[in-house]
Amino acid sequence: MLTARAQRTLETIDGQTLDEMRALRDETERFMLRYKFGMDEVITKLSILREEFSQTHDYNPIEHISSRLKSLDSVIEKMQRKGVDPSFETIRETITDIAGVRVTCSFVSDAYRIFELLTAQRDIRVLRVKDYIKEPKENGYQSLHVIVEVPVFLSTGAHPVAVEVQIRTIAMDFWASLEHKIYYKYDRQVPQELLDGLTDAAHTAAELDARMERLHREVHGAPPATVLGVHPVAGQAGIDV
Ligand code: 0O2
Repeated sequence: MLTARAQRTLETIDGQTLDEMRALRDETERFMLRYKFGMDEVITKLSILREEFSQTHDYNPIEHISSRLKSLDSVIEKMQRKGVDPSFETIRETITDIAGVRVTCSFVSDAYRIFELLTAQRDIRVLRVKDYIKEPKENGYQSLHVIVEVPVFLSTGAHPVAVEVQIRTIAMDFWASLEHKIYYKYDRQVPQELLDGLTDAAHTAAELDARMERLHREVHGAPPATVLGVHPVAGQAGIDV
């Protein structure tokens, strides 16, 4: 329902402008839809791995998969923050986390294992890796980020779409979600005392992860060899591939 003021503004817009506004709306919807499809593809890939593990192995490295499509407002805010041109082409090139998938694992080794299994797939192209597990952020944030490109097959052909995948342990995820809430509660002006407490808690979470992994190995042995045999991101934090 429009307000009287919005209604009056609308009445001053000529037909051509209205047509242009409609065309922009339609193009924006098509633009965002491709990200949704790309995200769906990555979720399907991860869900297949998860189901395969639960059917054929006695252990499943994936605890949880979640996803989110960035809102148009957030895309515009990030665009302005980065000072990029308001064109679809530039947004496609510079904002690579419009589609986001998060995978939660029990152990650090599982996070790398999922990374390897996903990025070894033939239709996946790795655009960028940020290994915040190997090199945590100053505030303590830990997570393995990979921007992958997947082909989305539409009636017009194949369209490569970037999807950000964040892979982390339950402890890292617990920390990140609390930190995110605190950050917003204090409108990004978090008191130093709380920031120190959060960094301390991040160290505790990392210690817990290391301990749990040791215990798990005592019971189950070392994890089986992965597709690539090594952690491909080890030593490559923040690389552009
Ligand atoms: P939201 O709400 O999750 O979308 P770039 O995208 O590479 O230009 P950016 O955004 O710094 O630059 O990339 P980076 O470091 O890979 O971070 C991307 C996402 O990781 C963030 O998205 C968060 O989801 C998460 N993240 C990064 N650092 C932190 C942190 O210190 N704490 C928490 N809780 N999450 C973090 P958005 O767009 O910020 O948010």
